[in-house]
Amino acid sequence: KHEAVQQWLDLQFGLFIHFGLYSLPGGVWKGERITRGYSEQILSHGYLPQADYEALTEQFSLPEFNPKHIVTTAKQAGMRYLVITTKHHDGFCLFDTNTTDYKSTNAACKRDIVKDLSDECKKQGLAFGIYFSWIDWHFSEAAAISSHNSDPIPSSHQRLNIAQLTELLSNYGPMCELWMDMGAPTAEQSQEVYDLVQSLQPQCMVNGRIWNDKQDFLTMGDNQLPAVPLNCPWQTPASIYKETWGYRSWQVRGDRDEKIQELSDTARKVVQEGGNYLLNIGLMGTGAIQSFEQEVLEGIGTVLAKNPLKREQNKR
Ligand code: JFZ
Repeated sequence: KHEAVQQWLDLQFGLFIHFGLYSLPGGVWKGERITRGYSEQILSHGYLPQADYEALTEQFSLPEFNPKHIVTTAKQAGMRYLVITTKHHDGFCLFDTNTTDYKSTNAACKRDIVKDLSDECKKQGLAFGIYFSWIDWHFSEAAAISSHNSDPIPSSHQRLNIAQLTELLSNYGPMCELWMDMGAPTAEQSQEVYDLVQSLQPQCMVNGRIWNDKQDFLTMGDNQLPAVPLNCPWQTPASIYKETWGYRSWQVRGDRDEKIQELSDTARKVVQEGGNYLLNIGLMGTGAIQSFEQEVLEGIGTVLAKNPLKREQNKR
């Protein structure tokens, strides 16, 4: 995988996007701010009735979803790849799939978000990657609302994951990375996903949350750098506020210029130390980029244009 690793390292800086039905309530349910947990997990932390949450599909019309603008914004920020949440813990799919009707092509927008974004990335020369949650609260045999997110994966659930990952890895062109998340798969289940990637997209790098030490690169915690130098590829995923990844309407956003400085400093440090930096935004329920986040990305682009990211000589 030597060449794939090198290509992946060259990407350096990417845009992570959390987007799904949870983007519509944006951290508020029936007028109440849900302050527990991340806003992308409002179904669980807000104790929402499953049926009410599923009804959000009727409002998921995305009048302001503009893939061209999103990819242009990422490029202008100095980013070379984009990773989208194809399925988060709620189980709602942002792609067309034969495995379920709980998907964006069946929601009000009738769009395949993964196709729209992957096509646009291809057009503008960005690499494309996918986030995929091991756990799926919507899966019939899983608890509707999981008490925690580190559950084992029943074999029927694993078959669903494999079927969906097969579709994702087959239908959207070359991918730079697969970003698995949460759950507690067995070593065999992790290996099965790794082997699937190996057979369908051998150049696609797999992150640390495939678990059981099957990864191509390690995933750090939110905004974290390794405590000691690592001699394997690694990535720092970063939320802008450290409180949520999905859109939260009432988020205290702070000073824009300080945020631009803080995040471009982290990007610089990560890349210098040999890592890849994956900075997240939470698209709004309309599909638009939230204005503070838009300005932050533009600001980072300006900073990096003057002083580009650079690896330290001896770091891979
Ligand atoms: C997970 C998800 O539960 C969350 O909703 C979001 O998608 C995020 C990117 O990934 O949450 C985690 C998991 C692990 C860490 C931080 C957030 N960690 O190890 O620091």
